Amino acid sequence: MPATLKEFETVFPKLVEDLKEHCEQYKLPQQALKWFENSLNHNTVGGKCNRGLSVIDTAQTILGRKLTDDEFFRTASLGWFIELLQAFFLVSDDIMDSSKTRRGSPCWYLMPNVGMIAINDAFMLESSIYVLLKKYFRQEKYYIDIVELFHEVSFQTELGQTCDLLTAPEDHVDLDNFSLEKYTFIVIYKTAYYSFYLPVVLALYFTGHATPKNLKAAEDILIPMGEYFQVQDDYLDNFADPSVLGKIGTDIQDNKCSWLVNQALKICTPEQRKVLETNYGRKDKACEAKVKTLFDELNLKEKYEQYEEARVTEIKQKIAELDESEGLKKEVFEEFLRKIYKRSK
Ligand code: DMA
Ligand code: MG
Ligand code: MG
Ligand code: MG
Repeated sequence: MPATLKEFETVFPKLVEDLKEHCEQYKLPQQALKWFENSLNHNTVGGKCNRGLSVIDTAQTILGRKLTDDEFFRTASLGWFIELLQAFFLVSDDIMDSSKTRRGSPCWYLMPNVGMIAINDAFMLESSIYVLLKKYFRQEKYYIDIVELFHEVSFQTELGQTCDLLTAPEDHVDLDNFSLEKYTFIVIYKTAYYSFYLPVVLALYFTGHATPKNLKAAEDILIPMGEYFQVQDDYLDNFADPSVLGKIGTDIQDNKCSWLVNQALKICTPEQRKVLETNYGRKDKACEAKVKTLFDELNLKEKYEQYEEARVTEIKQKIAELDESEGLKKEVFEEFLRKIYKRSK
């Protein structure tokens, strides 16, 4: 049985208490302690937690039995470390993307009295990972491996964000600057490593199955899966109902090298390209609406649905070919894919 979000969420308050206790040695003033606690809760809890839950589910599948209470707590903690990493990325990403809402509420930097304190809050969310990793995993032989894994995956994500931001200058629209090669780099680095590779690899270390062969097999399946997930994110940015998605799309106004604009550029007529040139990447509702109309005219919804089916078939094929001889199971990837297939949020 996969872990439920409710069960997973019971673990987080303990981690918040641990972090508060850690601050006590520094005699952190009450006001700051409250602030930190509030930021931890607001920014880390309230999402779907697919990444976090996957650590528990993957460990359970690999071990082939129900986890003990202690194993549940420890895998859930590893899961929460990914959610803290995600919180750190999202708080910063929303500032950089000038987003308005996240998980159905205003973005953290837009909440009353927060503003640019959000930048430091993001750093605190990231640092919390290493405080807690040390508290709970220092004695494990794989401790340094998972510390390095968090560092490397963070670096990879930041490389992806760098490229994402550099292909989307605020003051200068150049459609020639977009390409599917750049797109692929951006999504693999900004999303696939931390969202897909990280949870499974943490479970591999936890269960003692992090062999070179398993690490490579996990990467070969999870990177394409993460790429597909970010294509979904780009599709939903334009086509989803914001009240379901929990966030209002910004990619058109932000001049993003998104999956949709890359598809549009592949099939548009010279006239349609003109429409993109004059309206894409402008901080203007009317311009955005013209691009949305063009995306409809180009049948990008259907194009996406075709892409989804083809990609999922390909990923299922890779899963079918997985060598399970070192304890990694097809079921790990099937469950992950099931969680995201045809998602609407
Ligand atoms: C998400 O890219 C990547 C990271 C590392 C947060 P995005 O800006 O498309 O995400 P969202 O649509 O959630 O703002
Ligand atoms: Mg964003
Ligand atoms: Mg972004
Ligand atoms: Mg997005």
